[in-house]
Amino acid sequence: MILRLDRLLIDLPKPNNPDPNAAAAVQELLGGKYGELSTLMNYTFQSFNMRGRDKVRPFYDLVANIAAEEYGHIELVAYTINLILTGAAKKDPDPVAAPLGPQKDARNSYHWVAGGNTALPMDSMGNWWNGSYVNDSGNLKQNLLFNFHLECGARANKIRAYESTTDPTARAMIGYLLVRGGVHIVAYAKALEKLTGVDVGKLLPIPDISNKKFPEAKAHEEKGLHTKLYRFSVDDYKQAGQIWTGKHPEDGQELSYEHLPKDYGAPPPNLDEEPGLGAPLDPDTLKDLLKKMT
Ligand code: MN3
Repeated sequence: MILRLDRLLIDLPKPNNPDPNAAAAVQELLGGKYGELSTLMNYTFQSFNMRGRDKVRPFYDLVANIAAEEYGHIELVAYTINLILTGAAKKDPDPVAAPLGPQKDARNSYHWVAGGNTALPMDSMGNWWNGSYVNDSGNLKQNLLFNFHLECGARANKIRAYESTTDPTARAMIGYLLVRGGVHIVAYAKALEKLTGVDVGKLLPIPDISNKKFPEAKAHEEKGLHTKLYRFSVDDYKQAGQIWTGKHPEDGQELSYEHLPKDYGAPPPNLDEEPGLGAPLDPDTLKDLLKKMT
Protein backbone atom coordinates (compact mmCIF):
# COMPACT_ATOMS: atom_id res chain seq x y z
CA MET A 1 0.00 0.00 0.00
CA ILE A 2 1.05 3.59 -0.53
CA LEU A 3 1.59 6.02 2.33
CA ARG A 4 0.68 9.42 0.89
CA LEU A 5 2.37 12.70 1.79
CA ASP A 6 0.86 16.07 0.82
CA ARG A 7 4.22 17.10 -0.63
CA LEU A 8 5.71 17.61 -4.08
CA LEU A 9 9.18 16.24 -4.90
CA ILE A 10 10.50 19.74 -5.72
CA ASP A 11 9.33 23.32 -5.39
CA LEU A 12 8.02 24.38 -8.83
CA PRO A 13 8.51 28.03 -9.88
CA LYS A 14 5.33 29.93 -10.78
CA PRO A 15 5.23 30.58 -14.54
CA ASN A 16 5.38 34.18 -15.79
CA ASN A 17 2.53 33.71 -18.27
CA PRO A 18 -0.10 31.06 -18.96
CA ASP A 19 0.78 28.96 -22.01
CA PRO A 20 -1.97 26.43 -22.90
CA ASN A 21 -0.02 25.06 -25.86
CA ALA A 22 3.04 24.37 -23.71
CA ALA A 23 0.67 22.63 -21.27
CA ALA A 24 -0.60 20.52 -24.19
CA ALA A 25 2.98 19.50 -25.06
CA VAL A 26 3.75 18.64 -21.42
CA GLN A 27 0.72 16.28 -21.41
CA GLU A 28 2.92 13.84 -23.37
CA LEU A 29 5.12 13.47 -20.28
CA LEU A 30 2.06 12.62 -18.19
CA GLY A 31 -0.23 10.43 -20.30
CA GLY A 32 1.84 9.59 -23.39
CA LYS A 33 2.98 6.06 -24.19
CA TYR A 34 6.33 6.90 -22.53
CA GLY A 35 4.87 9.25 -19.89
CA GLU A 36 4.91 9.03 -16.10
CA LEU A 37 1.54 7.25 -15.95
CA SER A 38 3.09 4.49 -18.05
CA THR A 39 6.19 4.13 -15.86
CA LEU A 40 3.98 4.20 -12.73
CA MET A 41 1.58 1.55 -13.99
CA ASN A 42 4.24 -0.69 -15.58
CA TYR A 43 6.26 -0.98 -12.37
CA THR A 44 3.13 -1.14 -10.20
CA PHE A 45 1.67 -4.12 -12.09
CA GLN A 46 5.05 -5.81 -12.44
CA SER A 47 5.51 -5.61 -8.66
CA PHE A 48 1.96 -6.77 -7.83
CA ASN A 49 2.33 -9.71 -10.18
CA MET A 50 5.89 -10.89 -9.53
CA ARG A 51 5.87 -14.64 -8.85
CA GLY A 52 8.52 -16.39 -6.81
CA ARG A 53 9.68 -13.06 -5.49
CA ASP A 54 11.52 -14.53 -2.50
CA LYS A 55 14.05 -15.99 -4.91
CA VAL A 56 14.61 -12.63 -6.64
CA ARG A 57 13.90 -10.24 -3.75
CA PRO A 58 16.37 -7.44 -4.69
CA PHE A 59 14.72 -7.17 -8.13
CA TYR A 60 11.22 -7.13 -6.61
CA ASP A 61 12.31 -4.42 -4.16
CA LEU A 62 13.81 -2.37 -7.00
CA VAL A 63 10.71 -2.46 -9.24
CA ALA A 64 8.26 -1.91 -6.33
CA ASN A 65 10.30 0.96 -4.96
CA ILE A 66 10.69 2.77 -8.29
CA ALA A 67 6.92 2.37 -8.80
CA ALA A 68 6.37 4.40 -5.62
CA GLU A 69 8.69 7.15 -6.85
CA GLU A 70 6.74 7.34 -10.13
CA TYR A 71 3.62 8.36 -8.20
CA GLY A 72 5.52 11.50 -7.19
CA HIS A 73 6.46 12.02 -10.84
CA ILE A 74 2.87 12.02 -12.10
CA GLU A 75 2.14 14.56 -9.36
CA LEU A 76 4.98 16.78 -10.49
CA VAL A 77 3.94 16.75 -14.17
CA ALA A 78 0.26 17.29 -13.28
CA TYR A 79 1.08 20.33 -11.13
CA THR A 80 3.28 21.71 -13.92
CA ILE A 81 0.32 21.54 -16.33
CA ASN A 82 -1.98 23.13 -13.73
CA LEU A 83 0.44 25.99 -13.12
CA ILE A 84 1.00 26.67 -16.83
CA LEU A 85 -2.78 26.76 -17.40
CA THR A 86 -3.47 29.10 -14.47
CA GLY A 87 -4.64 32.43 -15.87
CA ALA A 88 -5.31 31.09 -19.38
CA ALA A 89 -9.03 31.87 -18.95
CA LYS A 90 -10.32 35.34 -17.99
CA LYS A 91 -10.99 35.64 -14.24
CA ASP A 92 -14.64 36.47 -14.85
CA PRO A 93 -17.64 34.43 -13.62
CA ASP A 94 -19.97 36.15 -16.13
CA PRO A 95 -20.59 33.73 -19.05
CA VAL A 96 -21.61 36.63 -21.31
CA ALA A 97 -18.04 37.97 -21.02
CA ALA A 98 -16.78 34.75 -22.70
CA PRO A 99 -14.15 34.02 -20.04
CA LEU A 100 -12.96 30.95 -21.94
CA GLY A 101 -12.63 32.84 -25.25
CA PRO A 102 -8.83 33.22 -25.01
CA GLN A 103 -8.52 29.42 -25.04
CA LYS A 104 -10.75 28.53 -27.95
CA ASP A 105 -7.78 28.21 -30.33
CA ALA A 106 -5.53 26.35 -27.88
CA ARG A 107 -4.54 22.85 -29.04
CA ASN A 108 -6.15 20.99 -26.15
CA SER A 109 -9.74 22.03 -25.48
CA TYR A 110 -10.26 19.17 -22.97
CA HIS A 111 -8.29 21.23 -20.44
CA TRP A 112 -11.20 23.67 -20.09
CA VAL A 113 -14.11 21.62 -21.51
CA ALA A 114 -13.53 18.51 -19.36
CA GLY A 115 -11.56 19.98 -16.45
CA GLY A 116 -10.90 23.12 -14.44
CA ASN A 117 -7.93 24.12 -16.63
CA THR A 118 -6.03 21.22 -15.16
CA ALA A 119 -4.08 18.08 -16.06
CA LEU A 120 -5.75 15.06 -17.65
CA PRO A 121 -4.62 11.45 -18.17
CA MET A 122 -3.88 11.98 -21.88
CA ASP A 123 -1.00 12.63 -24.24
CA SER A 124 -0.01 15.76 -26.16
CA MET A 125 -2.47 14.95 -28.97
CA GLY A 126 -5.44 14.43 -26.63
CA ASN A 127 -5.38 10.60 -26.75
CA TRP A 128 -6.38 9.16 -23.37
CA TRP A 129 -3.74 7.10 -21.57
CA ASN A 130 -4.57 3.42 -21.82
CA GLY A 131 -3.64 0.15 -20.17
CA SER A 132 -2.12 -1.32 -23.33
CA TYR A 133 0.99 0.74 -22.48
CA VAL A 134 1.59 -1.67 -19.59
CA ASN A 135 3.93 -4.57 -20.32
CA ASP A 136 4.13 -7.24 -17.69
CA SER A 137 5.27 -10.40 -19.45
CA GLY A 138 5.62 -12.42 -16.25
CA ASN A 139 9.31 -12.88 -17.08
CA LEU A 140 11.73 -10.79 -15.01
CA LYS A 141 14.45 -10.48 -17.67
CA GLN A 142 11.98 -9.37 -20.33
CA ASN A 143 10.35 -6.88 -17.94
CA LEU A 144 13.66 -5.31 -16.94
CA LEU A 145 14.64 -4.97 -20.59
CA PHE A 146 11.28 -3.33 -21.32
CA ASN A 147 11.70 -0.98 -18.34
CA PHE A 148 15.13 0.06 -19.57
CA HIS A 149 13.62 0.82 -22.99
CA LEU A 150 10.67 2.66 -21.39
CA GLU A 151 12.97 4.93 -19.38
CA CYS A 152 15.08 5.67 -22.48
CA GLY A 153 11.92 6.58 -24.43
CA ALA A 154 10.70 8.72 -21.54
CA ARG A 155 14.04 10.53 -21.55
CA ALA A 156 13.81 11.25 -25.30
CA ASN A 157 10.30 12.68 -24.89
CA LYS A 158 11.40 14.87 -21.97
CA ILE A 159 14.29 16.29 -23.98
CA ARG A 160 11.97 17.11 -26.90
CA ALA A 161 9.38 18.71 -24.62
CA TYR A 162 12.19 20.80 -23.06
CA GLU A 163 13.33 21.88 -26.53
CA SER A 164 9.79 23.01 -27.39
CA THR A 165 9.28 25.49 -24.55
CA THR A 166 11.17 28.05 -22.49
CA ASP A 167 8.50 28.04 -19.77
CA PRO A 168 10.43 28.04 -16.45
CA THR A 169 7.96 25.71 -14.68
CA ALA A 170 8.09 23.12 -17.45
CA ARG A 171 11.89 23.32 -17.62
CA ALA A 172 12.32 23.01 -13.83
CA MET A 173 10.11 19.90 -13.81
CA ILE A 174 11.86 18.37 -16.84
CA GLY A 175 15.33 19.12 -15.44
CA TYR A 176 14.51 17.27 -12.23
CA LEU A 177 12.85 14.34 -14.01
CA LEU A 178 15.76 13.98 -16.46
CA VAL A 179 17.96 13.36 -13.44
CA ARG A 180 15.56 10.97 -11.69
CA GLY A 181 14.72 9.15 -14.96
CA GLY A 182 18.48 8.88 -15.50
CA VAL A 183 18.75 7.13 -12.13
CA HIS A 184 16.07 4.67 -13.23
CA ILE A 185 17.83 3.98 -16.57
CA VAL A 186 21.04 3.18 -14.70
CA ALA A 187 19.13 1.12 -12.10
CA TYR A 188 17.48 -1.10 -14.73
CA ALA A 189 20.79 -1.40 -16.60
CA LYS A 190 22.49 -2.54 -13.38
CA ALA A 191 19.65 -4.98 -12.68
CA LEU A 192 20.09 -6.53 -16.13
CA GLU A 193 23.86 -6.66 -15.66
CA LYS A 194 23.45 -8.46 -12.33
CA LEU A 195 20.98 -10.89 -13.87
CA THR A 196 22.76 -11.69 -17.14
CA GLY A 197 26.33 -10.38 -16.96
CA VAL A 198 25.79 -8.26 -20.09
CA ASP A 199 27.23 -4.71 -19.99
CA VAL A 200 23.99 -2.81 -20.69
CA GLY A 201 25.75 0.37 -19.56
CA LYS A 202 27.50 0.54 -22.92
CA LEU A 203 24.15 1.60 -24.44
CA LEU A 204 23.89 4.68 -22.17
CA PRO A 205 22.72 7.36 -22.42
CA ILE A 206 19.88 7.36 -24.96
CA PRO A 207 19.60 9.85 -26.61
CA ASP A 208 23.25 10.74 -26.39
CA ILE A 209 22.84 14.10 -24.62
CA SER A 210 24.23 14.50 -21.11
CA ASN A 211 21.99 15.87 -18.35
CA LYS A 212 24.78 18.36 -17.75
CA LYS A 213 23.68 20.22 -20.95
CA PHE A 214 20.42 21.22 -19.21
CA PRO A 215 21.01 23.91 -16.53
CA GLU A 216 17.92 22.79 -14.55
CA ALA A 217 19.23 19.18 -14.47
CA LYS A 218 22.87 20.16 -13.92
CA ALA A 219 21.95 22.00 -10.71
CA HIS A 220 20.53 18.77 -9.23
CA GLU A 221 23.48 16.68 -10.40
CA GLU A 222 25.88 19.09 -8.71
CA LYS A 223 24.14 18.11 -5.48
CA GLY A 224 24.61 14.42 -6.32
CA LEU A 225 20.93 13.66 -7.05
CA HIS A 226 21.91 11.37 -9.94
CA THR A 227 23.80 9.07 -7.55
CA LYS A 228 20.94 8.48 -5.10
CA LEU A 229 18.26 5.84 -5.38
CA TYR A 230 15.52 6.63 -2.86
CA ARG A 231 13.70 4.08 -0.74
CA PHE A 232 10.08 5.27 -0.73
CA SER A 233 8.97 3.26 2.27
CA VAL A 234 8.92 3.34 6.05
CA ASP A 235 10.74 0.05 6.47
CA ASP A 236 10.47 -2.09 3.32
CA TYR A 237 12.23 -2.60 -0.04
CA LYS A 238 15.69 -2.59 1.52
CA GLN A 239 17.25 -5.14 -0.81
CA ALA A 240 17.12 -2.84 -3.86
CA GLY A 241 20.36 -1.50 -2.40
CA GLN A 242 22.04 -4.74 -3.55
CA ILE A 243 21.48 -3.67 -7.16
CA TRP A 244 22.22 0.07 -6.79
CA THR A 245 25.92 -0.41 -6.07
CA GLY A 246 29.23 0.75 -7.51
CA LYS A 247 29.84 3.94 -9.44
CA HIS A 248 27.78 6.16 -11.73
CA PRO A 249 28.64 5.23 -15.35
CA GLU A 250 28.95 8.85 -16.50
CA ASP A 251 31.06 10.59 -13.85
CA GLY A 252 32.28 7.74 -11.65
CA GLN A 253 30.69 9.06 -8.43
CA GLU A 254 29.81 6.53 -5.73
CA LEU A 255 26.13 5.44 -5.71
CA SER A 256 24.03 5.42 -2.53
CA TYR A 257 20.64 3.97 -1.52
CA GLU A 258 18.88 6.49 0.73
CA HIS A 259 15.65 6.74 2.65
CA LEU A 260 13.35 9.36 1.00
CA PRO A 261 14.42 12.71 -0.49
CA LYS A 262 15.76 15.29 1.97
CA ASP A 263 13.05 17.39 3.70
CA TYR A 264 10.36 15.46 1.74
CA GLY A 265 10.38 18.03 -1.09
CA ALA A 266 8.00 21.01 -0.89
CA PRO A 267 4.29 21.71 -0.29
CA PRO A 268 2.22 21.42 -3.49
CA PRO A 269 1.25 24.75 -5.10
CA ASN A 270 -2.05 26.20 -3.92
CA LEU A 271 -3.73 26.87 -7.25
CA ASP A 272 -5.81 29.97 -7.96
CA GLU A 273 -9.54 29.62 -8.46
CA GLU A 274 -10.97 29.66 -11.99
CA PRO A 275 -14.26 31.60 -11.68
CA GLY A 276 -15.07 31.25 -15.41
CA LEU A 277 -14.93 27.46 -14.99
CA GLY A 278 -16.72 27.30 -11.64
CA ALA A 279 -13.58 25.77 -10.10
CA PRO A 280 -13.69 24.78 -7.29
CA LEU A 281 -17.32 26.07 -7.09
CA ASP A 282 -19.36 28.85 -8.62
CA PRO A 283 -18.45 32.09 -6.80
CA ASP A 284 -21.82 32.42 -4.95
CA THR A 285 -21.75 28.85 -3.56
CA LEU A 286 -18.14 29.36 -2.56
CA LYS A 287 -19.00 32.57 -0.68
CA ASP A 288 -21.85 30.79 1.19
CA LEU A 289 -19.62 27.86 2.07
CA LEU A 290 -16.86 30.06 3.44
CA LYS A 291 -19.45 31.90 5.56
CA LYS A 292 -20.75 28.59 6.97
CA MET A 293 -17.30 27.22 7.70
CA THR A 294 -15.84 30.26 9.48
MN1 MN3 B 1 9.57 8.92 -13.81
